[in-house]
Amino acid sequence: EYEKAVEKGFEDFPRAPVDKPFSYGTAGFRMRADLLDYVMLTVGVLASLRSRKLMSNTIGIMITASHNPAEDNGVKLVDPSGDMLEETWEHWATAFANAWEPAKLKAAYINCIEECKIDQRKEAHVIIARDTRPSGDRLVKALIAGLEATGTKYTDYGYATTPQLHYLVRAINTQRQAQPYGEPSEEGYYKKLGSAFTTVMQYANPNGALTVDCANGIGAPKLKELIKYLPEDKLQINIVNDRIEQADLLNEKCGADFVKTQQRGPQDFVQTAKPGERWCSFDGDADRIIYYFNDDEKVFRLLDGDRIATLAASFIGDLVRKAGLEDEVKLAVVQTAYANGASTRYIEQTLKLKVECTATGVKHLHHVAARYDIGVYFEANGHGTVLFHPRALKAIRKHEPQSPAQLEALDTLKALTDLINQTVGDALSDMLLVEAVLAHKEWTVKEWNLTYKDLPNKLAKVNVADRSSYRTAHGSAERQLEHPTGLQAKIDDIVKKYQDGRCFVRASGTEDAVRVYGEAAEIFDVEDMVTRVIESISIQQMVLVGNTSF
Ligand code: G16
Repeated sequence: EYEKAVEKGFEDFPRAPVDKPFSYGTAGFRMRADLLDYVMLTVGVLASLRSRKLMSNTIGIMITASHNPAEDNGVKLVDPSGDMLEETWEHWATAFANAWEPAKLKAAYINCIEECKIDQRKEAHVIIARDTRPSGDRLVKALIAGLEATGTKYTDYGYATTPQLHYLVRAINTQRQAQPYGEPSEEGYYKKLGSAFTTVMQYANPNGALTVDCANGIGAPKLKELIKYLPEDKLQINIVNDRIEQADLLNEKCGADFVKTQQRGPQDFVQTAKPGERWCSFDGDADRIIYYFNDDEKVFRLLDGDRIATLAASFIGDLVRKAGLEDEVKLAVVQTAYANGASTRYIEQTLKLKVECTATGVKHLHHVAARYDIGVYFEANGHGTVLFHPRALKAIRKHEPQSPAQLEALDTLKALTDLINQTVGDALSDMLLVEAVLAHKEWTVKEWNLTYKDLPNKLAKVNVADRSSYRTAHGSAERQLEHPTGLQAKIDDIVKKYQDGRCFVRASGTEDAVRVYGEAAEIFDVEDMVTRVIESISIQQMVLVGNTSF
């Protein structure tokens, strides 16, 4: 029925000439914004099929390139539960985006309908949102052309953070269920977080002010809105880097990715932060958060995703015990190969919790975490959340407290299930979680930092001729390369010379680069090891080498 319109859409938004095929990567399609119009059209077309396949449930489309520079943009699809697009459908996204001519797009469309047995007469529902990148204005038009060509009903929510879009999708699709996720509006999101934070904080007091670097992105206006719903006496927030009207400032020498890879704070931090002051940074679409401070010797200290995972796991584990639920509700932590080895050891040996390691990308961590009663997942870069399985939610709801202490723990635990975004990593929600835990533990950032000592580490980014030739072995959680042939053996040879040495190489799924991560017992060993590993790769151009942290 819609095949002709799909074919016609191609004529209005022809595919830009590119030398490499597009691929649906770690977080959807991501590239220079001027190449994306056609991709947007095809994503609109695909979203309509996905909704029709899934009983007309609402699918989300987020236009963002998150931590990438302002001139990039990207697009990702959100499934009805609020999770990322199911992986088995990614190849359709790639096939549509790589159709070279109108007839090929039409053929891919028909193929998808036939293979997935999609009834085109069903209604299709989609919601859209975008970050502050100026190219979003143009790209949304191409996306809407794809939605209209396929007779899709859509709502454009305008500017939102990525996690807000995920929230909206789940809230819309659960409206008629016994336990709706929340009110399906941006205001509903703030109300849910605000009221949960108020409950969590009823037994705790704040620990001084927090300064938030919003990366000059969408997190700035949305945080200002959220603050209106928070109890004034329980959290004092100062905002920096909120200049969204200056598009080129997005993620520029600020934001979570800059702070993590450069191991230093944004400019305002360097100029104004006093020892012990608590700061955090969001990324461009506010789905990542990183904390940091200067210690008394003015040494920069990073509290990254690993630290947030350990903080959350230890607090939630204690609450489960205090509530008397430890026999029924088990916790686990999910990390990637980028997690600092010291954090993994701390979780296993001190917190005595199980750790699983997955490939990069929240879509991988999320699915593993969802298997546990409570699954805490964080990437070292600050992207993560805590998932409560329905059986854990039921146990928490049903449990009869036996003492005032149990009641307090149970109340706090219940409120955390609302405070923590269950669909995806969310900087706003994670920030409130960290603030609440620090307040409950009566910890400053210094005490948080003392829980374990990071192994010295370095994350480098290297340009190679063809990043797609760097492929990791299945089941290795990206720690072993199987292609280019022989390279892994060379890396192993280098790494074995260093005490506690660990180093791996993988192609980025969001940038045209290869990432090299290394850690070892001594700082000079890390430098040496990573340099040698980089030398073993045939480098075309070294773009950026992250600072070493220790
Ligand atoms: C995205 C993903 C993250 C991932 C990051 C880097 O983050 O959502 O899960 O860690 O890219 O991935 P890669 O190493 O493959 O480039 P964001 O914040 O940019 O959406």
